[in-house]
Amino acid sequence: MIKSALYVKGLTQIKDEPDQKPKILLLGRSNVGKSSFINSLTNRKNLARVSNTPGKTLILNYYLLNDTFYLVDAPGYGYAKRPKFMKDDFIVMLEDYLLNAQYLKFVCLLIDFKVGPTKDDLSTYAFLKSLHLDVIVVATKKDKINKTLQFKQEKIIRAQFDNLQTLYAISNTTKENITKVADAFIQRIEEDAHA
Ligand SMILES: Nc1nc2c(ncn2[C@@H]2O[C@H](COP(=O)(O)OP(=O)(O)OP(=O)(O)O)[C@@H](O)[C@H]2O)c(=O)[nH]1
Ligand SMILES: [Mg+2]
Repeated sequence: MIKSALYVKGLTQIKDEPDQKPKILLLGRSNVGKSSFINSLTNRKNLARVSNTPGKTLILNYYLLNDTFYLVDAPGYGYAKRPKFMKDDFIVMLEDYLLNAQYLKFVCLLIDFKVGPTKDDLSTYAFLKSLHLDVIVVATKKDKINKTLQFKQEKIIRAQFDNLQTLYAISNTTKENITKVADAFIQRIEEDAHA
């Protein structure tokens, strides 16, 4: 259970990272529901800003949960209206983060349940695996698909991630499976703490 949540800070460079607690990086294309997911997980309405003008800032936002680990909200990728130079900056920042971040426990890759993984999503996933990073995939907006089709859609998506065990379909609107993901996060953090 997530008992406490605190926005700590926003950074443009990882050298200013907060202390030595484990970190979970949230990645996903712009508008996929990263900020909404943080609000759902922490059961807060406005802890993370849900945007109507997506993908503007190149900032890593740090949220401290249960006083034990950080959720790191990265800017969304694949935002077409972002100027080219900002796209390059984002990729440089992301690579720097993935290669150098201390205490990065795993990456949570968010995809859209209705749309399924995009080309960018799949290449990001392949890139993360090539770095031997653990990945949890969270498919958002499950509520947007008719209940009778949800099972089939989840199966299709799972197959695109090599039948990954750690894949969860959630809704920030109905809160379906939010507790399940929170428990999976906490379990992974605790496993490592005792390793
Ligand atoms: N129906 C539905 N809408 C959702 C869900 N999650 C997020 N949304 C909506 O999707 C839009 C984008 O959500 P955000 O949480 O701002 O997405 P984001 O990934 O943080 O976007 P950036 O910060 O721009 O990268 C908002 O209008 C949300 O209300 C969901 O599970 N179901
Ligand atoms: Mg956001």
